[in-house]
Amino acid sequence: MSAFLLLLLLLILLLPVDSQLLLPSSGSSGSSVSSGSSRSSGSSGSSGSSWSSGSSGSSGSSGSSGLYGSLQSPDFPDPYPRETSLRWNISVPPGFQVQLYFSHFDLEPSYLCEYDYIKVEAEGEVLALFCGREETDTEAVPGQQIITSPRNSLSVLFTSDFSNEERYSGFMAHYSAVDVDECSDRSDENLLCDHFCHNYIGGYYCSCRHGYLLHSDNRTCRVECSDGVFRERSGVLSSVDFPSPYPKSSDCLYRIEVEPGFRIRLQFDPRFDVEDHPDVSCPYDHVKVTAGNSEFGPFCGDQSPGLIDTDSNNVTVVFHSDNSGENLGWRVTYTATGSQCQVPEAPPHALLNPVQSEYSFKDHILVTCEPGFRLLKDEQYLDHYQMDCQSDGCWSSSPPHCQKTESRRRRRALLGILTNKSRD
Ligand SMILES: [Ca+2]
Ligand SMILES: [Ca+2]
Ligand SMILES: [Ca+2]
Repeated sequence: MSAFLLLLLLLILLLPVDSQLLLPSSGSSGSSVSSGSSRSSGSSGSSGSSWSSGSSGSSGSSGSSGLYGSLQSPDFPDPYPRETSLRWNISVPPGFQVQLYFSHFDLEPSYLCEYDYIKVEAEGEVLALFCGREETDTEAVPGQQIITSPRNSLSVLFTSDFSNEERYSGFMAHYSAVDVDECSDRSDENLLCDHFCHNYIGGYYCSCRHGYLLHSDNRTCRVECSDGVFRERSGVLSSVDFPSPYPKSSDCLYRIEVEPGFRIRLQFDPRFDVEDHPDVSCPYDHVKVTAGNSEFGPFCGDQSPGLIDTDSNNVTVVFHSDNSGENLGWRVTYTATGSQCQVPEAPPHALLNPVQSEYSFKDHILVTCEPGFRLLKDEQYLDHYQMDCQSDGCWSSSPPHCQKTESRRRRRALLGILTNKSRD
């Protein structure tokens, strides 16, 4: 026993630091695992008690978390003992996969590898099952095959049954950590970069096109879209990049503010595409309109909200998008129209200009009289008079009346007499 321990110690000292022997940590017998890098936990020498005894009927397991390492059958290259079950749990840092291959393989052959075998597993799935001899029974030997783990861990199980028909030298296997190219591995849509993906050893990162900002999820690209107020009497606003798909993970707020007395009317384009859900109302993306105390929406799906007549000069359109989906968005044209004033009735002999079928806020009417009449307003004669359509939909005043200008007619009559006389 002590001789063995001495031998083991010597072995460890002789080996380079990054390829230490690693023994199964519990109940092992006759196994040797040479593992990993300097980072491996290295249970070397911890349980070598029965290592050299080569007794059968044992089982054990060991773990390794280095960047590379090797494993071999108990007593390798001497024949492996019978009734042995050993498991190696290999894990590498996140962002890496484990690649495993066998440099030597010599196990008792059997139909479907029922007797002695190597089983490689990961995530509860069997990746490979090997047995047989490299020279003769090549059907189930690993050969040059490289086994790659789906994620960053792998488990290797070696089992021998109660007998061996011949002497089998066992196996020697090597593993290393290889980088996962997350940018070309597009299996998990939720991990994909929205715009650009950059792979590096041990990880990856995302970036966005100019004008976009990386969201705190480090994956999707959002936009700043909440500044600016629309003050013109008409205009167009839309989701960013419309009709190309709108940015993800964004909250946009658009304000339309026109002067009091105007009412904003929104006309959504028939082309409308906002991510929806068949059962729940707009859980992902939505458009909402707030006008004074009224709310419209949320809107989503492919049905355009169409025309929205608000009663307000102050409208807010908010648009929310979540972190997935490729929908085209929306566009809305707005117009602001003033309050309507009733079409006034012209008093007798009065002329209104311009004559329109309807009048709205900020429209004017100039009132004049037919020839021979003058406007009388507040006991004053006027040549013309202006009425204004006000923000409340009322005219500034009612049109004044036209009165006959007696004096002028008399003057004209007098002028007529004089002219006639001069002709005579
Ligand atoms: Ca056997
Ligand atoms: Ca990578
Ligand atoms: Ca979405």
